Amino acid sequence: MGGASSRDQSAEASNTSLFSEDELKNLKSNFESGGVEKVTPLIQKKVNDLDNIELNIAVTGEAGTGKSSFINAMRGLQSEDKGAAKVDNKETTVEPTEYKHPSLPNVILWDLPGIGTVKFPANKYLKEMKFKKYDFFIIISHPRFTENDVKLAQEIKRLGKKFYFVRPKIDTDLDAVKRERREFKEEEELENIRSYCITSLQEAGISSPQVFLISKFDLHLYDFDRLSKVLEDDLPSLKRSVYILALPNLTLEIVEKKKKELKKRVWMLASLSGVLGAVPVPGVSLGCDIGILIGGIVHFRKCLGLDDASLRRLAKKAGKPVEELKAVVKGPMVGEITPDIINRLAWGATAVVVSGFELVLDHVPVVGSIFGAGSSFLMTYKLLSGALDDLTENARRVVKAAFGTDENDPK
Ligand SMILES: Nc1nc2c(ncn2[C@@H]2O[C@H](COP(=O)(O)OP(=O)(O)O)[C@@H](O)[C@H]2O)c(=O)[nH]1
Ligand SMILES: [Mg+2]
Repeated sequence: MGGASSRDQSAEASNTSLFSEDELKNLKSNFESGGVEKVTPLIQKKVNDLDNIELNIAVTGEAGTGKSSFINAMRGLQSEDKGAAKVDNKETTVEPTEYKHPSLPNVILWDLPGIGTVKFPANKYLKEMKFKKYDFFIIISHPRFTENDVKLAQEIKRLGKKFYFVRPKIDTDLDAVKRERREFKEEEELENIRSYCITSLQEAGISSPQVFLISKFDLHLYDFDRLSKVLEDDLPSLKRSVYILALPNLTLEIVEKKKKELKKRVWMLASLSGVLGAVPVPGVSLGCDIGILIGGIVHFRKCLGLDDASLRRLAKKAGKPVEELKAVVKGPMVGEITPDIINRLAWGATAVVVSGFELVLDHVPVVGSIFGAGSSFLMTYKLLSGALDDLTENARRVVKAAFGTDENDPK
């Protein structure tokens, strides 16, 4: 990559580390004027802020269209699971109802009553629903989008927020067509339904509507992936990261995307450990903060769906006994994480410290210079990277065991 300008390098750095370009500049100047002491609170605050980023997703549409089902599917839940939104629930509340993600409570899906079920017009509706707190809106409708959906979308736009049209139940729509006709090309049929939705929304005044066809039973098929990619592009980087980590583990591609996001967290946690320096723990002679390590590994496990509760949910979704999934989960990273385990890992890590250090500096030229060679930054970086590789391999095996396929394998 020779010849990259310093601007390119900083962009790369912020992409690797979750620091923005401005934050990196700020870190650098603080380091130059006050050393590690001066950057410590900045890094601490950043890691703290990262833990507290919320993603609030509003899901709206008339009763019976599939809002609760969509919310459950996004949380990796089946309708009978504990904490799932009730499906086929006739009761209509006029208040937004919140559903937290089962492993990442900062990701909240909000079930908003359909605009037809409340008395206020579109502009008042959004104020009553506290529109400001949502990062974006999913407007759900089936079989067609209505005048209400259009009015709502226009109002959401006027208030400067993003919206996406989702039409669920595409599985039953396709089944119906299959029964009707012998000649049947799924892709063509999907395109017909999509363009029908788009045209009718355009005629109603939405200039370039984004419409996604999905099935709650097969979230990994049809347009869900496309919806996800559009959302990722539209969200600011830190929220995007949270969104990806909250995705249900349906494909190997999703596992890979999560790994990439978690790698940025490795970097952040290593920076934190780097500025805090070594914290001695009895019986452990590691040059880094063991609390940060253990906290990181536990968090990675949850994001990758390897904790007990996530495995159970996935097994249920896949219609397999949970033992079958647990059987492929192996290695020291998946049981209780003790200082002893960390210590054993560290043995392997010290040997590669030098090459690791070069690698890190390469990627993050600005902040890399803050940490000296052999620092706790590097130890944490190596240990967490190793743990992440190991956990990702486990997550890949689990997805393969659950869905029994190498389909969508990005490797
Ligand atoms: N086949 C199929 N049925 C769905 C899908 N989404 C929702 N449903 C069904 O549609 C009905 C209404 O769903 P629900 O989630 O309760 O809608 P809500 O009233 O908008 O919350 C239920 O019987 C769901 O099982 C889907 O993607 N495919
Ligand atoms: Mg509902």
